[in-house]
Amino acid sequence: MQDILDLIQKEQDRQNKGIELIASENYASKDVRKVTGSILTNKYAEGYPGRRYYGGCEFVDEIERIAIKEACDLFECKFANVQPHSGSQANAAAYRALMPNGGKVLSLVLNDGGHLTHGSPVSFSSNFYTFIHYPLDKDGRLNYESIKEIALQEKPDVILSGYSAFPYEIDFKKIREICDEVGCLMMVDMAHIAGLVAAKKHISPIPYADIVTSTTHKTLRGPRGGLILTNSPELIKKINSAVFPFYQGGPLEHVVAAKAVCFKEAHTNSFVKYVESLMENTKICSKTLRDLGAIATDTENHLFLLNTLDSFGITGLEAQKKLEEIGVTTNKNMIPGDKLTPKETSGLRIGFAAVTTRGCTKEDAAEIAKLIFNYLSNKINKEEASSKVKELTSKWKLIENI
Ligand code: DSN
Repeated sequence: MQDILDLIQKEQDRQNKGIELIASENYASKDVRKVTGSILTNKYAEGYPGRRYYGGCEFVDEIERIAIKEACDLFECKFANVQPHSGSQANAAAYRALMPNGGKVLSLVLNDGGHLTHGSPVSFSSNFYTFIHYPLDKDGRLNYESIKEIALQEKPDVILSGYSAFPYEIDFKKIREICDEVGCLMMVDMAHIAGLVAAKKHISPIPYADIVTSTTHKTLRGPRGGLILTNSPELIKKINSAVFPFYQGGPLEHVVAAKAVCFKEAHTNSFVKYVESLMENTKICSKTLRDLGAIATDTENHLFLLNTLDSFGITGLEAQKKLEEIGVTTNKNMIPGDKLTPKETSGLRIGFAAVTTRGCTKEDAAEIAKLIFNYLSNKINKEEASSKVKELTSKWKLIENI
């Protein structure tokens, strides 16, 4: 046990001493962590509230009903399944509900910002379903006309939107119009932008999509897990049987309970202020990098892409490693039209969800941009850069106090 506790302490120190810019990460609150670590982990509860395969479920039933109600209230939606263990499993169940006999999905490819489960050959998705992809414009934006053209030609069963590395707002209304014209279903994976949607700072997919999937731990700032939402009484039945018993066994009721806490936390004014600050910080960092001469995308959400190859002559992998040496954590990412492999990439994905939770201000966001620019272009050395990281992180909240 002690070896594990020692490693957890080391990880806690790493999180406190570093600048966390991985766009899909965040710091869960004390309450979320307390509930995730509760005795609820002891309980088996296969099934759904009121119809379980085990006795002794009266309290977990109540907890799961609260989680469902809070999810529906937060996202203004009729039905929710709060059991998916992850976003990937939420997507698997959503595909199953939408295409019980297999089918064709039109989505954005991983290299352009889609997710592994959006049809990557190494994921279950492309093995069980046929995927075709719509391209991005040269400037990295969605081209709704070209989505429509491909959809009319290919006649997919489902058009999938919602991405993992896409810095602009998505017009879900336009995608619904295309689905209606083509006569296909609409699915949205809002894992990355769920917090922005909850705070009403991004157009909600709920009124437009047949099924919306999400994770709960990215901008939504809850426990690690998945979520599925729909307004359709027919689809929720299919979703429920696709989650359990088709893909999953017993739900993680300690995580379901922590999701309930997270939905309540996200339904507050302070969460809306957090999202405003997160989006402002992201914007300032990307703009400051561009003002300094780097090639970075603009942003309309919580992340942007930095082209390290054209800005500093180093691959995304090299930039990621170099920044990690000074405690700045990012992840290498393909940028639109990337010529390098996904293992190398020409850039980084940078997001402000985590650091904003710790108290990063807009002045700090500009300082982070200067730090990244000066260090990656060798204008400052490792010692100077590390001392800047220390100066910034020592002003912020410790992660155990969030
Ligand atoms: N792997 C996550 C991300 O980093 O975006 C998506 O599931």
